[in-house]
Amino acid sequence: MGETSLRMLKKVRMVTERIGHDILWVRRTESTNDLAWREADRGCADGTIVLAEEQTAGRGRLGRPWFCPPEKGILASVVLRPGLPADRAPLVTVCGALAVRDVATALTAVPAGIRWPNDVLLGGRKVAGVLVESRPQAGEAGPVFVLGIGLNVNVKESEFPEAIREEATSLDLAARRRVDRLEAARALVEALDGWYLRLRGGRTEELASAWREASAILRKRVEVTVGGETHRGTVEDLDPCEGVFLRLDRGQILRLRGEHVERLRLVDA
Ligand code: BT5
Repeated sequence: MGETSLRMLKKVRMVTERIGHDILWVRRTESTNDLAWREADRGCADGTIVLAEEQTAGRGRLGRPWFCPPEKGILASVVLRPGLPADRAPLVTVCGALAVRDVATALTAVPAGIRWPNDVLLGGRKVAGVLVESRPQAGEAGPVFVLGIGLNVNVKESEFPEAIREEATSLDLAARRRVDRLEAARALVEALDGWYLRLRGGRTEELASAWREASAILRKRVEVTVGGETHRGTVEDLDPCEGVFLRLDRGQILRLRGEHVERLRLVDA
């Protein structure tokens, strides 16, 4: 059977309240986040989705690239207007990460975990990354957000660039079977809708505790690089907006904010 284009997502019946009533699909673009900003500037509805089969300049955080061979993953950006103060922005990342976690676990039967601040892991390897951007909107309660999600679905090990081959995985690789991209995209939209409704409903404690439970780093030994400096310790606690509380090997507690983190690595005890 041939590969289903994500273009068909528009035709799939999805049970959602806010996400995906409007879907813009393109074969190729520089970055779906940029296209989503264009739609946001035109006043598109809350929950509008932009999808591409290929990005020529997909980006991660801190100017890093996002790589995905054409038609092998989900490259999606969602315009969100949750009426949330700018300092609560990490909760938008939480919604995206939890939605990806749900889908990755459901479609592979392997428990997925969230590696703060914005990665989803399967079997210790990165299967997805989340990139949230925000801009103030005149006359509105809070900024508009673009939630970008890159999820590896059918990428083979040999197709990853060598530099990330050891650290990356896809739903296919973890599930050891062919995972349908359209099915994954539909599940992702529905899961995101559920978490987003909780965010809009002010149920932030529920989001924070689900996120903490899904954490791949809580109570684990890690090495975190921030501002070029690397710290080693054990993650004692974490909160979407407060950040991570790291018990350093020297005993003190260090609090780190997600947006400044360059790299986080789990290390053996
Ligand atoms: C992220 O950044 O993980 C967020 C990636 C968000 C990508 C989506 S795709 C749709 C939307 N449009 C965009 O332009 N972006 C969003 P960060 O934490 O900075 O991680 C980037 C790093 O992950 C890179 O430096 C690589 O080491 C690694 N990486 C790149 N592509 C990967 C892949 N497909 N799978 C696993 N790791 C990857």
